[in-house]
Amino acid sequence: MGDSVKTVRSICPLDCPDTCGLSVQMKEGKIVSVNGDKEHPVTKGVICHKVRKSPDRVHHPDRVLYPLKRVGKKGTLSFKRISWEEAYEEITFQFKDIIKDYGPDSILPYSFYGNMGVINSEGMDRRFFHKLGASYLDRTICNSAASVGYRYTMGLPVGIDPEDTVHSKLIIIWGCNLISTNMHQVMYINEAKKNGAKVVVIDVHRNRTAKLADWFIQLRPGTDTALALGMMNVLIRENLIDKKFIETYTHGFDELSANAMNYPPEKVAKITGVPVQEILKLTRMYGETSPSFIRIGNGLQHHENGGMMIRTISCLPAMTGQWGKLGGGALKGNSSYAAFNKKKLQMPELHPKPETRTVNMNQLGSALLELDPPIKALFVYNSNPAQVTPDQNKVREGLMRHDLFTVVHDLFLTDSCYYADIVLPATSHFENLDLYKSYWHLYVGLSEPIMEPMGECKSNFTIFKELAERMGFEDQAFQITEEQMITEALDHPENPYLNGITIERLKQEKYIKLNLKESEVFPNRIPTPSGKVEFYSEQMKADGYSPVPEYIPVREENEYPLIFVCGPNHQFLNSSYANIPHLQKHEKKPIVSLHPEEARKRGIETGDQVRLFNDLGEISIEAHVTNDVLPGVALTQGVWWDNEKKNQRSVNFLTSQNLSDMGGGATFFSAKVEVRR
Ligand SMILES: Nc1nc2c(c(=O)[nH]1)N[C@H]1C(S)=C(S)[C@@H](COP(=O)(O)OP(=O)(O)OC[C@H]3O[C@@H](n4cnc5c(=O)[nH]c(N)nc54)[C@H](O)[C@@H]3O)O[C@H]1N2
Ligand SMILES: Nc1nc2c(c(=O)[nH]1)N[C@H]1C(S)=C(S)[C@@H](COP(=O)(O)OP(=O)(O)OC[C@H]3O[C@@H](n4cnc5c(=O)[nH]c(N)nc54)[C@H](O)[C@@H]3O)O[C@H]1N2
Ligand code: SF4
Ligand SMILES: [Mo]
Repeated sequence: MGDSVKTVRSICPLDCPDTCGLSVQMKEGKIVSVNGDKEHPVTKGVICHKVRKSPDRVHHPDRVLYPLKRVGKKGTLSFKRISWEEAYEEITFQFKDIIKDYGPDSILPYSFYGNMGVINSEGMDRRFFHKLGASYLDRTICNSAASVGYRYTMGLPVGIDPEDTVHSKLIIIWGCNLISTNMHQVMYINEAKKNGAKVVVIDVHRNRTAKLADWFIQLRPGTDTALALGMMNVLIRENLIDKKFIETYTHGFDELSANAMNYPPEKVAKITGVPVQEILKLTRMYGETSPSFIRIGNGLQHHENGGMMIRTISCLPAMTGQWGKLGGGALKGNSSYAAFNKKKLQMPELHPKPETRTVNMNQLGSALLELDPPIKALFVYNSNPAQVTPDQNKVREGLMRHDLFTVVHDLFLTDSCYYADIVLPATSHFENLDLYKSYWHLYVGLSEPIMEPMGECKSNFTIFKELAERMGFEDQAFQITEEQMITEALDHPENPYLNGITIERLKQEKYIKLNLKESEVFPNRIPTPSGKVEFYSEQMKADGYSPVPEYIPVREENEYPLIFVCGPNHQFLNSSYANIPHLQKHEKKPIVSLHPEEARKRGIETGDQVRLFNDLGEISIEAHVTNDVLPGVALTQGVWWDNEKKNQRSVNFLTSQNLSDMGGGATFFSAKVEVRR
């Protein structure tokens, strides 16, 4: 490359635990290549294959570059180019009109973390919708069941520093496809292996990660609570517990112990499909190896009984006294360590009616079709609801409503844009300033713009600031710059871990580690009501749950025989990057994996085009017959964009709006389906 190539740093903005440091080569204002930043203390110059393809995404010929207005019917992608002034005029006119006739809570924002940058995902946008008086959106699609479940046991949804996991001697990867979804954890695990650690994967299918493990344990979907209770049963009966730790740092061991006695290995084997010998071997390994580490994944909580699974599994490390040992404990997520000043960022006090209604994002379909007073305007950003949200027949019927005014702000004409009245062009994160934290490692970072906005693209921060001005909102809240908002987010005396982290330092040092030593949680400062790890939870009882872990099966409400596990894939990031041809080529095509026994019963062979269906909907997909899944399971990977020519539709036509046991979470993996040739 000539000398006009320069290298600059950035941070990956995607909804992925690793939050990698990036090293970007630029030439003439364009991104030439994206690599890892070797100076990032955790990600150390290594990034995933998909983000290496970011130049193809940023400079994709399909980038939306100008505001668009719908001119044809909804669902047909017929738009004409308009100016920003016209777009803002249309939006403010519609909003004011709707507010006059139906009230401000007939407007609903719909967003998630297409961009994890703090000020572009939960800053100016939140202020705008608060001031407007819009309905609240409960952002429950990803992590809410686990958060609630883990909190009951541990008080705060945080785990150990992943950098310490090189010291672990036994690593259990539980419902997590690390190789695809948290690759730098694999790097630490490989180091631990060199030091003699053993790796166990517990999953419903032999995923990429299972192939790396010393031992793969396969169980029926939704039965992990029973497995964890079976482990407790054996730990207690074989005296593999740490009595001193339990006495000092836990609450309610006797109650838990009594309940665990209801889960002998023979019974647990029947529920989970894991043979008794394997349950015994796993438990003895867990009871006899220290330090041990459990990486708890997202796969678990996307079940109807997911909250209780996380609540239960998170009791295990305390039984063998792992917390406080270097490399011992568990990790579901760490984002609470870096909690920014949410109140300052989002300014809930701007809302004229704080008690206004809340819509659960997993039930968007019903909200659009059934709410009274109705939702009259929807503003979508950082999300692609016409792919990722359950019960697509309802979602799309709702989005098709003639009397619904919909704005979508995105980089591409996603499936959601088919239903938009106005499409606004979004910058990529390379074009913006933002503040990033990870929900896994412990570094905060600042990412500065490295290129001019493409076309007429604007960031979320900018559009909501400018819309506020057009709406006539005069509050100081809308007058500030990005830098000022970042300063406000970091100014949070209540969070000791952020002490000393400022925007000035971030500009100099780029990545700064949270100071956990300031207030070590494990094992002395567990923030539960009792101050201890709660095997028994009074709060759970008050909230209507069993106060000790208890296995409750996934509902058997309909006659469909296969449980449908439809997780993410390796090369896409949810539905993002699914429009990059190179990555599509690697993923080949959407397939459904079926066990040979299920396939034989239905006369299905690998390569057959099959119908997957239930009461909610139907999709057509290619079958793949494999022993990697158990009988009774149908498994897909990836949220692929619709493709009419290929008769390809979102798997979420088959998932339901049922909520998980805790936190109002999504239940993607508890759907039931039938399959036919
Ligand atoms: N490449 C890539 N990386 C990603 C994403 C992506 O789309 N692509 N998405 C990002 C996001 S938003 C998230 S939330 C995370 C998700 O990443 P993970 O935490 O890895 O979660 P999933 O991949 O949803 O599911 C993990 C595993 O759970 C298994 N599973 C399903 N049901 C059960 C069960 O009942 N018991 C057990 N033991 N296992 C079960 C699935 O087979 C799967 O292998 O990844 C992030 N990273
Ligand atoms: N079947 C099934 N469905 C699932 C899941 C599953 O495992 N299976 N996983 C669920 C989970 S865990 C999650 S987290 C959700 C994720 O759901 P979403 O958060 O909706 O994730 P994406 O599909 O990546 O859509 C993000 C969109 O934001 C856009 N975007 C990126 N940056 C910006 C920006 O700066 N501004 C604006 N305005 N837009 C931007 C992207 O182009 C993309 O279209 O999906 C859920 N849906
Ligand atoms: S998607 Fe994840 S692994 Fe890939 S570059 Fe981004 S943060 Fe790193
Ligand atoms: Mo997620």
